[in-house]
Amino acid sequence: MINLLDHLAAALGPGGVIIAPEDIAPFGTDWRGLVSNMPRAVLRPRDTAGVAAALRLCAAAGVPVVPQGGNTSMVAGAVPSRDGAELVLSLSRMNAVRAIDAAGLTMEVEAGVTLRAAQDAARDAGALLPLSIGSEGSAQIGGVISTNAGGNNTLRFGNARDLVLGLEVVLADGTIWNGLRRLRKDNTGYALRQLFAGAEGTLGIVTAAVLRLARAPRQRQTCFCAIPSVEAALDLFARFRDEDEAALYAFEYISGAAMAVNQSYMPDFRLPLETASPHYVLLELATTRRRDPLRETMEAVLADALQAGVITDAAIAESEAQRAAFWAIREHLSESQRRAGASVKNDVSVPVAAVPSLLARAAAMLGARHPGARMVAFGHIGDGNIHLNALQPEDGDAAAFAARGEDLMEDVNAIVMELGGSFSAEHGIGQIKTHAFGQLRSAAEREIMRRIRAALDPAATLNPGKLF
Ligand code: 2HG
Ligand code: ZN
Repeated sequence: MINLLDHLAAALGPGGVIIAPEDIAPFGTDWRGLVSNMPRAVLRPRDTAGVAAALRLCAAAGVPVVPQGGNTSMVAGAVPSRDGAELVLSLSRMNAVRAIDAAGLTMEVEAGVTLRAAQDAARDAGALLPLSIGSEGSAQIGGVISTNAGGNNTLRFGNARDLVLGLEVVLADGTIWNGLRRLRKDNTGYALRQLFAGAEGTLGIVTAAVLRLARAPRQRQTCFCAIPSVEAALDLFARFRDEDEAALYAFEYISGAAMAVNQSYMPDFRLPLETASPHYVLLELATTRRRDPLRETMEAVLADALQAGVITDAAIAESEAQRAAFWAIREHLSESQRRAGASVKNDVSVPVAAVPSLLARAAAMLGARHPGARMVAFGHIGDGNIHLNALQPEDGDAAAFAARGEDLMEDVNAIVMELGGSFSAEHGIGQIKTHAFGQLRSAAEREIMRRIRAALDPAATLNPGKLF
């Protein structure tokens, strides 16, 4: 290893290899604090050639490499799976926005650009990068693509993979694939960019991407609604979709329990309504049309919904600051839950119409089988994707609750599978969901993936211990 580190230091130049324990420690722990494994060292290449040189040396030495961007994985996908045995390769120094084609609506960015920096660059060029997630200030493009991140605008624009037009990837043996094409149409064999998107860094390391942009909206209307039931949330969703599907950019569900945890642990983000409700929806309409009466549409649908008892109250953002305040509530749900103690995250999806049944059955199951566990559900209800999280009992023991996590997940997943859903809708598998992956995906499906992985990474040095 010493010899390998010397070679890596020579290949990566000044600052390219970090070995001081206090400096590498943060790279070994995921943000949720679920997994802590010290990397042997951290590699920080400046460019694609550096990534290729590093992977070539590591493959020859048989030393595993864990690609890491902003380290915001919900499933410990970007930290080592064994203590002291793996190298972390951080993409942070590859953070250039290489080009923006505002007319063609594309941007080329390096893997280490944060999602927010990419959004800002697109906005400065008069366009919209239509991907928004709570961790966008830290999450980096390479990780966003490698995990096929979803978020609040999936409803309208799809997941990260739907925005990927081209990719640059370095394979485990150091081969560089430059597929940075920015074409809307390109049927030339296997869609390799789609193979690497969502592969969680197990097939190659994404070093740059060409992303599809959208035109910047000229108007937005954002609304925070109190809803009497989950069924009513879906009713409201149908009403907006029926009225103007193209304008519906986001439709997010927040349970009263999730809101209450937010109020307790992050009281700055106050409920923008007079009284608390068992359920809320945060929704946003947007349009590029100049003369569209978007505000009237919002008000008319809300008025009808109020009359029909589908909502009980609503606040429409009157300024950009108010809009930001509404979204800040949504974006801090994960952090407030982290502060509230141990939690088990069930990032699940079901057909949209089955969401009420999912939530009702999960609540009944938790009450019966995991007494004291608090269900704090929220998420992208318009996509059928609910973060059906379970928080430890208020005065309970965090470690004891965490120890029951696998059982609790299995119980939730049983309901999800019966409803024809997925046990991981957007966070991926990482090291936390490998058990569920082994249990709930068919032998044939796992074998196809195993063969693809073995073909691209025969020495199994890329992000071992993740997925399967
Ligand atoms: C979100 O939608 C993220 O905010 C995080 O996917 C969900 O913390 C979670 O469980
Ligand atoms: Zn989410």
